[in-house]
Amino acid sequence: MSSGVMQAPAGGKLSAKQVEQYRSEGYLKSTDPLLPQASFDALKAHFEHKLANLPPDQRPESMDVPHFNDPKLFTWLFAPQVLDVVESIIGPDIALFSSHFICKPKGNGKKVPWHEDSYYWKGMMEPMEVCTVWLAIDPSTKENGCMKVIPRTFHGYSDYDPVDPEKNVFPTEIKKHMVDEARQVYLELQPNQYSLHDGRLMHGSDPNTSSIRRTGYTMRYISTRVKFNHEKFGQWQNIYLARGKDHAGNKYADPTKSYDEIARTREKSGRKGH
Ligand SMILES: O=C(O)CCC(=O)C(=O)O
Repeated sequence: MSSGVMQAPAGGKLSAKQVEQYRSEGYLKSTDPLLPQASFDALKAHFEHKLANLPPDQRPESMDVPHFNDPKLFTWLFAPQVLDVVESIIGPDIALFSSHFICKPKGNGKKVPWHEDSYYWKGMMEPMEVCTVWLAIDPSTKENGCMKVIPRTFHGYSDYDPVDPEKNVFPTEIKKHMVDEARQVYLELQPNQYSLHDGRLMHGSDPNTSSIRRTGYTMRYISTRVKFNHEKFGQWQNIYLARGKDHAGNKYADPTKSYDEIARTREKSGRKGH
């Protein structure tokens, strides 16, 4: 017999109002579940296994592009519930651009300094239109360093100052006078809830000094009408056809294959994240 408790359906198409909010504000928070519960539980278990096997010298905030050598992750990166959400924003022809587990351990989780993703991806694609799905693996609150955004900041290429890499996930942050923190919005989420953000939006998150771990899985998508710069960035980044067909003459990698060489190139560069 049914318990009578209605569960919101996982993922799926966004409403016109949600799409309008994303377009005008540059972000969207959804308290609906993104994945069916069993699928989310399997992703969390997969993540826990990866975390437990992380080399001791690697910080858990820096599990960047894990899909390059872990094809299992495409189970979730290509999940129809996720792609339906993304399709509402960028249309039916979708490529996976990147992914990243950003896990801030309890007590000493690093800060994500104010940044625009586009600043780190300059020259990689034209036009610069990336939609990131930020899926909460753990509860993500003000206390443990949830994502925060400055709505309607679509500049994308602000000026930056260096920051201490021991305390920050990225090495630079937007110059203080350019960030209007009075307008910041905290995106608190429960596990399996999600937010979306435009790659040009100013965002960041506080350090985690709380007693609760904070992990998000960022899944980043572009329309296949966006031209990826293979010539310059092909050694550094693969993109994958997730749904529909190509329109820009891009090359797409094979999601069933492991690309250890790219993973090694990135590891050697020492650059973590974005
Ligand atoms: O997880 C965070 O706190 C920041 C995530 C982020 O910078 C991103 O998804 O682009």
